[in-house]
Amino acid sequence: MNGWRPFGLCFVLWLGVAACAFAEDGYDLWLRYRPIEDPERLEAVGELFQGLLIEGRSATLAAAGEELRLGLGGLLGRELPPAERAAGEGLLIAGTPADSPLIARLGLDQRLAEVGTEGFLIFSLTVEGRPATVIAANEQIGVLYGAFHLLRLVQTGEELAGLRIATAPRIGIRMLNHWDNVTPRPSAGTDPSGTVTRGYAGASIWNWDELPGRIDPRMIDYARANASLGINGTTLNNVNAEALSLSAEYLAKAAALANAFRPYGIRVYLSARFTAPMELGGLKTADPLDAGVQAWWRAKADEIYSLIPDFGGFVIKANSEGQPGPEDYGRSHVDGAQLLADALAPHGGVAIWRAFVYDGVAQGEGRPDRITQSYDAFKPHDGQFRPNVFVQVKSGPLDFQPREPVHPLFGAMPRTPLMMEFQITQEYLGQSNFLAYLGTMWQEILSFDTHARGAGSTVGCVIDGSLDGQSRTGIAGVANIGRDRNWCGHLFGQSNWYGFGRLAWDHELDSRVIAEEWTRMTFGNDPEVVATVVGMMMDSWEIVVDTKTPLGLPIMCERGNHYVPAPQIRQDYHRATADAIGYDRTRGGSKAVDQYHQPHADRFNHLATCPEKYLLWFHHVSWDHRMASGRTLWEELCARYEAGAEGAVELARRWEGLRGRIDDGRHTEVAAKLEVQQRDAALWRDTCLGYFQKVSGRPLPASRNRSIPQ
Ligand code: GCW
Repeated sequence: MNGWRPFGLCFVLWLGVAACAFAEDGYDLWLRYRPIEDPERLEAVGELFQGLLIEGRSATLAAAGEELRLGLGGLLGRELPPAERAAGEGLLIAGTPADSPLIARLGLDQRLAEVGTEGFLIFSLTVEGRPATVIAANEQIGVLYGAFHLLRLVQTGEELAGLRIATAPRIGIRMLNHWDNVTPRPSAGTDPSGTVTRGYAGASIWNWDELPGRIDPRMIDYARANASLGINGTTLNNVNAEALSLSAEYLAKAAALANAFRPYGIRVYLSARFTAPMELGGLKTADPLDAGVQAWWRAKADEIYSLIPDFGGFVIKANSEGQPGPEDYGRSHVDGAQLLADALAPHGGVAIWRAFVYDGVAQGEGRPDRITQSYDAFKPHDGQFRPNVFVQVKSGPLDFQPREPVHPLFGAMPRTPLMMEFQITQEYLGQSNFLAYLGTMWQEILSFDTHARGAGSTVGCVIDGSLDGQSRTGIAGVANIGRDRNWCGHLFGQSNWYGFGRLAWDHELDSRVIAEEWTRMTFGNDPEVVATVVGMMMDSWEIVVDTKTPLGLPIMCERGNHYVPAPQIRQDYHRATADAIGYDRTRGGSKAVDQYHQPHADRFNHLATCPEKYLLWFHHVSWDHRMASGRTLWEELCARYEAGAEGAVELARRWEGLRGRIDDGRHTEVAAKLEVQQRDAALWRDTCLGYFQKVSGRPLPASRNRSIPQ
């Protein structure tokens, strides 16, 4: 009887250790660096990386070295020693010609000239008779990006012999916009951190209360994750900005974060409240033409740059949804942008002025069409902005719907640098309960041919500057990051952070390729896991579109809570009557179609040529209209809502098939989310069909054997 006790204890302890060693909670994101399982591959990779040589010293080079040691150490299951202690031949060499005499000797000038300040080369060669893999860049940040790229190749099972990689980002500013509120919660003490507007992953990750004194180690992991994608900017606070973020107290905190992020190539930006000169400076006005106001902003910019020498600039939401702005003083968006741009210009900063403006919230009869207003407000000002102003344009003209046609400003302002604004956080796409990989959506948008200067004028070419010869370029994503252990609330939300970063680097990357990279790095290289997960991801966006806003129907949710279906209060958007449904934006209606270049304007204008995915966005259509499928519009709408609900069931079924092939912790967590998605997709179907059935008086399809609550 006595004998089993120690054994039992040891066994329990051993189990505990084993569970710890393999327990996964999503914190590590795509930087897990778990050991390579295939012994042959392990041996081959091990031979290549016997020792590491990084000449030169700096925080960025140190970060690159640490990442390579951490990453390859984890993947190979052994230490990666410095080159002089290498056990075998294969060397990994990383650096810039300026820091590394060895790299300088390789004569890379011509090849490096092609990759600019942030790009890098990775190639295989023989150095002094030894096989070597070289990561070379003009600047140290390129070395760090190259280190992450190499680690990705190792993690995803790519061939590592004979490498010849040269890559550089196609867009200059690649940044996250956090909609994090600076003001501590009223419950400060128990939860001192800020809230996140449209954030579904817990409280803000910025630990304002501890800053500037303490840098949470999580900040470094945040920086690593961003650097692994080449994200080089972060706006810390909500575009619905509080003046407090520009106070001396909070600037010191922002400076501490900027110091922590600098080695990772990430610049800090702040959202600026237009009335800050009044709220912080005690001025009587915030009029952009007032000399005192101009002096206040100049002094504020000087103060910021004395603390944060590489400060990126301001993001501004003005005269939109109740935010103050130049129009409050009878001035224009150009005047407002100029005010901030001129204060930032001596320091090299930029003013990023958002184009998301519309008059009020209601969309009633006789009121202007909300979706046309942003274009009308900004297009006339093309060419009038200062050179250090960006106009930041949401991907679609309404508001981050599950699917929208592209914003017509892309291609319409050739003399103004336009920044793309994507929403990574899934405000209208099931928030952190729905599995929705957005790489497919972003690819649809980026590859959309605006025809602005003839065929081939894609949105990607607008924002990478090549279409109209812009040298300043940028892209922003509204972050889905919070203090949840897994960062994004839904484990698959991480794929959207990842996908955004990858597309920001190269907007022509294929969304499936990105999905596969993420899957391999997140769940490993088991072919069945990879095939199933990538398949789920690729289908997931359309499933959410069908669940919530099929056939171009926008905003079908409650007013404040955008998760819950409420078609009954959204008549202004869907315009359903007994006879027809959809918003007439043709030349006979709001004329929004004419904001697009030809051939789109005509294509969208005519019912017969309008793509069905945008049908109810542009047209008010009879319920009996015949669709491409042969169904009537009413039957098609029913089928789409059915498909959304069935899609959720199908996703859960496919995930269930992976039980045992993915660690229990993460498998169970995602399975629970998929349960919720199934429940809520069914609720969307029942609520929307129930409502439209009543309005249209059409019968529910016979295929539906469930009764829909009336
Ligand atoms: O999508 C809407 C959100 C608002 C947000 C606004 C914006 C920060 O519902 O919460 O405000 O867009 O983009 O400014």
